[in-house]
Amino acid sequence: MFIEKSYVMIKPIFANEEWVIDEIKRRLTDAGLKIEDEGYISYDKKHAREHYAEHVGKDFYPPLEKYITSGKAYGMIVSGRNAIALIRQMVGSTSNPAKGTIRADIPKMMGREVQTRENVVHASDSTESAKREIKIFKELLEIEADKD
Ligand code: 3AN
Repeated sequence: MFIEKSYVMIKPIFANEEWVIDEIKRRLTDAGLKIEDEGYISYDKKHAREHYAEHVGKDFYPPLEKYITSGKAYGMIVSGRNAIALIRQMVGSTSNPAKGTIRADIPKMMGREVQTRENVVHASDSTESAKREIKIFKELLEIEADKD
């Protein structure tokens, strides 16, 4: 398998907790993956729409946009063999994720229930999505850098 790049984004409620970021990074690196770039970012409406382009217009898009723009997120460019499928497996499914996956374990460790739209992390589902999402992430990192 080729070395792939994926984009992993820890969503607002969870990016607020440093231990959650550390736990997710630990799981990724323990799986042999490499974190190439990382940082806090804030999705505005424009970048949220670009990131979730395929969902704009769906009934759950407005609350999803509201959530994703509600606070700081934490983005990571992660590389490794078969990274996209491997990370999707580690993340778990959108609703009812299996025990042992990030989407199941982190809310449990926090002692909270989460709604589908809040589901802890985003992870790219294809190389094309990864490329697009990484470009958006890099733009957001620049916006953060300009704030200093
Ligand atoms: P995934 O990241 O699991 O591939 P997608 O791409 O189907 O999920 O959906 C993107 C995001 O939209 C999800 N991570 C979740 O936050 C939200 N979402 C998806 N489906 C629903 C739904 N039925 N109700 C509320 N939010 C949803």
